[in-house]
Amino acid sequence: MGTEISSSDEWIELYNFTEWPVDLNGWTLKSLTGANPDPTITLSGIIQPLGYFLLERTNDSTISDISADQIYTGALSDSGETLELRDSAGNLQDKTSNTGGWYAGNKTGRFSMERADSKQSGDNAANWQTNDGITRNGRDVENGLINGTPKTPNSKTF
Ligand SMILES: [Ca+2]
Ligand SMILES: [Ca+2]
Repeated sequence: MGTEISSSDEWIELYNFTEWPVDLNGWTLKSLTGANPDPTITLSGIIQPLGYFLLERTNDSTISDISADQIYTGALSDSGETLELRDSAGNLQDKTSNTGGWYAGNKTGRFSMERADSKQSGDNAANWQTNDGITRNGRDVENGLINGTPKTPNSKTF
């Protein structure tokens, strides 16, 4: 979906709701949608307790004022993707299916799809919301505010 400046400027945030650091080395974040699932990302780094991990597509200027924890390549389809997060042993840690389109978010204005409750299933459509346009963080490549919350709490909590 991207930012208001560029639909290619996509980003993905992971959140660690535990009180322990998680070593993401060897974890994968992978699409299962389409003949050549894209993106397929092998993660690298540590996510701190109650911390965020920011993936920016192609280069670090997607969120121009925040350093990415990892740069990835690939593109998320506007028509929705099934995404799986697996640990280094291949165990499923999180999933979101988005069958029939993304559960939330708004392509017009580039409002992010945000997880409502990080401890509840990512595969429940009701656990996703659209950024409210008020609680925001980060700037795009032309210094405009992002309608999302990279590396900060999501806009609504239930
Ligand atoms: Ca950045
Ligand atoms: Ca966030």
